[in-house]
Amino acid sequence: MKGWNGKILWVDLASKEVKVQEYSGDFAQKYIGGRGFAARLLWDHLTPGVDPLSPENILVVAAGPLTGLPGPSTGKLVVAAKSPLTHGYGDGNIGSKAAVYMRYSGFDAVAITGRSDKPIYVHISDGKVEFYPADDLWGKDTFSSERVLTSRHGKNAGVLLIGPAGENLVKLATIISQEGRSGGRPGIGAVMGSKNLKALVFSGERAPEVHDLDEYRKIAARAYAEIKKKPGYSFWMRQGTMMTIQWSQANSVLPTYNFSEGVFEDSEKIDGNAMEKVKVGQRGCPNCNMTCGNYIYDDQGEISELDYENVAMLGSNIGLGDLRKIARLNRLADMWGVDTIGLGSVLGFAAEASEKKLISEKVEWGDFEAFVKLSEDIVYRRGELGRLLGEGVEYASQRMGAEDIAVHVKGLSVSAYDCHTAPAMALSYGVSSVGAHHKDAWVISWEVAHGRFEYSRAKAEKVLELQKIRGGLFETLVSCRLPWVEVGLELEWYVNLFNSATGLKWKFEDFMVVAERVLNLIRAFWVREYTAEGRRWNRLLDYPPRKWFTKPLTRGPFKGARLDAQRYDEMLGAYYNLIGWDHRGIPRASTLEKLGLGDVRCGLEKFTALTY
Ligand code: PTT
Ligand code: SF4
Repeated sequence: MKGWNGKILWVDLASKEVKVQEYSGDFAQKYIGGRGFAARLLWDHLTPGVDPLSPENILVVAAGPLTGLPGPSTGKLVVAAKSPLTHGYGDGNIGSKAAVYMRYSGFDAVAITGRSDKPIYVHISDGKVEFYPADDLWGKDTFSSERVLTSRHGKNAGVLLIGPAGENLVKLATIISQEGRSGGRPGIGAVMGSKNLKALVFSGERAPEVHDLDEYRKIAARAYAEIKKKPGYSFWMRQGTMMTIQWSQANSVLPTYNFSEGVFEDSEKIDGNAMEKVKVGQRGCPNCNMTCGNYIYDDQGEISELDYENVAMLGSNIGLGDLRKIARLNRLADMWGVDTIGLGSVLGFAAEASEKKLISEKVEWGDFEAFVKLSEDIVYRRGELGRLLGEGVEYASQRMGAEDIAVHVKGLSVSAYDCHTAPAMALSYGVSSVGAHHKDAWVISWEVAHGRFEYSRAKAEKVLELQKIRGGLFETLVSCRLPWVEVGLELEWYVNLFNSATGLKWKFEDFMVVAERVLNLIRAFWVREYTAEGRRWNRLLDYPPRKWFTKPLTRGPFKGARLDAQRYDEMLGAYYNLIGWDHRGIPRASTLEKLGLGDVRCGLEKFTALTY
């Protein structure tokens, strides 16, 4: 089996036992890697209905056959677990040297079980596993902790770690690397914290064996050159994802005042052009020749790496129009290890709740110092409001009776696209594999160009097509999708890289079958976990936030616009038909059988007493 290491490392933090699972070529081809491996491991090994913050949850770190090979933007990996925020499947994608060195250490994935009785970190190197006390790092921020670990284990080590948010089991906690890379929005950092695991450190020297290294290198070199030739390359190198602020403002989808509006009066102060004027450098993930981590100095003179989502959620969404102040909140979020989207969402929610007098605390739009203080309260679980918001916007809104202004799907805060005028994007949030995340189907640019107010089967088709490419192909290979999304590197390059690495002769359609399998497996996981926890699965769970149906935009070119619930529901039905789910949004028995998931069908029947 070339391209894959063929090994998954299991580490039990309670007993400190380690086990190497060798998997078959059949498993590799059925799930490819990354999200595919994570979903299958969680389905097979997790006790249904388990508390996500209990030792029984499993933290999976998974790479794919392209990860770490010297090809475009392959320094990525997937972190996954049952989410404490949504209680369903949760994952995130993080760019890190850890991705490369995990593969060099001889493993394609690591599955962590149990809970250590004391804070520890684990060093995995060339097939060896060492446990180290982490008392000196516990309570420290991610930047300083990573520097300590790098000084101990050398520059050729990759680190994944949590900050105070993960340690304090804040449900918005993510996993951080390289002082500005973050992954695991559905609270995966809290799962790591619940295991008393401060960090995973990877080092290794043995690159995975590939089928035809010369051929692989030739294709990779041509792909790198192709990226640089693309017309959008030079602008991308200047602004990266920050250019999306201008685009979102121009198209009235920039999240503003807790997703009440799509345009922000101070957008020009925080957009890609403003960033370019004060940019001091850029950095990124390993193996990337289109690095997008643009950094500036924040209002305290510290470096902060900006991305679209971070700036929109900690800027326009909370009424803050000062880039350097946004940069400070963004840097603090990385140091604490908390999701900027989740944080911007609960801060915006608190400001609106305060405005509507749903809470007694005073939180005003754009009040930077108040937002910094409230963010600290969230991360350190101080005060009633801080503690509530740290549980996520769904929980907080239920406790406050403020569900109408909570902007989430299945408990995960909506990422930075307002959908009052974008029904397909709303659908993509509704049926995303992890809750309201654009990662699986960023359909909004296509939608804006193709009749944004329509509700149609064609839109449902487009959402599914993108889910298979973004959430399927890229999350299983595992490689950064931005060369394809942002500069237009053709998908055929990834097929060719995969074939030269593995010796297989796959066509693009073969990846789409795997993608469909993984999407269905993940949906089965959600249904199983909800049912095992005593909740009933139903199609309303696939609805976008109530606000977009009930509270029209009050400004901008589409003043008065809102989503139409009946037409949304029809489009959702079209999506279910296309993917093979029943009226509740549950995979049909025939769909699972067709995809070689007969055992999953039986599992669903057993745990949920579902009848088909
Ligand atoms: C991702 C989500 C995003 S999506 C952003 S900005 W984006 C936010 N980034 C955060 C951050 O930074 N710090 C922080 N404390 N919280 C943050 N939360 C938000 O998390 C990221 C890039 C980006 S920048 C995007 S779109 C692409 N995402 C990819 C993906 O999902 N898959 C893939 N195969 N390739 C991708 N390439 C791009 O990677 P989550 P990163 Mg992220 C600092 O993890 O949970 O999926 O949430 O990984 O290494 O930081 O790169 O405008
Ligand atoms: Fe990382 Fe950005 Fe490069 Fe993707 S494009 S690999 S996110 S630096």
